[in-house]
Amino acid sequence: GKVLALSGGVGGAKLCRGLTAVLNAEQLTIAANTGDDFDYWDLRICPDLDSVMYALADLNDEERGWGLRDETWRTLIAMRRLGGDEWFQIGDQDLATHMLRTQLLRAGHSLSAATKQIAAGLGVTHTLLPMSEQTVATKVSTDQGWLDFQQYFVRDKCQPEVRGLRFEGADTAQLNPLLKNVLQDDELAAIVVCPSNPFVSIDPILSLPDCVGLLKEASAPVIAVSPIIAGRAVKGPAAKMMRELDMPATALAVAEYYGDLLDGYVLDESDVEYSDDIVAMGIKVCVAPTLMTDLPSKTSLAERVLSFAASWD
Ligand code: GDP
Ligand code: FO1
Ligand code: CA
Repeated sequence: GKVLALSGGVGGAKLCRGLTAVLNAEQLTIAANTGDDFDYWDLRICPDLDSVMYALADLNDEERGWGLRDETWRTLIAMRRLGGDEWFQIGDQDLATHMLRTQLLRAGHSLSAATKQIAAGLGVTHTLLPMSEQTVATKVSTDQGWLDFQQYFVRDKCQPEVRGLRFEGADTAQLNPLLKNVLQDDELAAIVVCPSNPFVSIDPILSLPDCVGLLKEASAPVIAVSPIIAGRAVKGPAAKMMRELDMPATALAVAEYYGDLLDGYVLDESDVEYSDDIVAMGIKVCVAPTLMTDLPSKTSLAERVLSFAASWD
């Protein structure tokens, strides 16, 4: 059967790389969050699409978590000399991605078409779709007031205390029609919610009209992989955000947050204590090593998720 993965940047991209190691281009579709997208240096930046593309092409900088490996920063340094904006770091090679994307969008191509062309140029053969063709912008309500997502995340280093989130444009945007087709495909065998930040990577996708309804009606089970391991986020502000939103920073609280959207949940071995509570919610549980540090660990987690999904037939 076919598989759909919903993904953010870092955590999502790691599992997606595992999925591309075991599924061919006909079997897998990846839909990525675009709520992080913004304009900078007059270029359209789509961080989660780029993180997934670069990871699938094995060109990502694993340590930094974003951008390209073996990057250079001459343009950024030149921009600094000119007194231009430099709080968001665009590498010399990464720049080409944003320039081509911006050109294609200005020439009237859709974000899906621009993504397809750039991904193909990087040698990516699997289908990667933006969640929507329209612009959706994540806004963060904090103790410092409302912030644009990249101001909160990069400029202010996730230091402001989060009080809430809003996905501007989501109510009038449409779910990517190509994604809608996958959700309505009778051959769909698994919907994987990647171990991404539930609040700023997965919720923007879920906030699009009809998305939750289509996920629930789909022929395939919806299976999430916990982004929280032993009370901590592997990277990024997910655990801090949970505490600020008055939730315990646990894998259990993530399952409760997704609630009846889920048919299955993949829990890390270190969180096996939560199994019974999650099963009591009517969600099937799979306990697995979920920390992905290299290609073999990404691939084996992908295999575990797919064999868990196969237990629904
Ligand atoms: P972002 O868009 O770059 O913020 O990335 P995502 O939202 O896709 O992923 C961020 C989440 O991934 C964080 O909550 C991390 O805890 C989680 N994460 C990162 N690496 C791993 C991993 O190896 N295993 C698991 N289970 N979660 C991970
Ligand atoms: N994240 C940072 O923390 N600092 C940066 O300077 C930065 C630059 C950057 C450039 C291109 C790109 O695609 C992503 C970039 N990111 C940077 C990552 C990023 O914007 C965030 O990790 C996310 O939006 C959260 O997913
Ligand atoms: Ca993101």
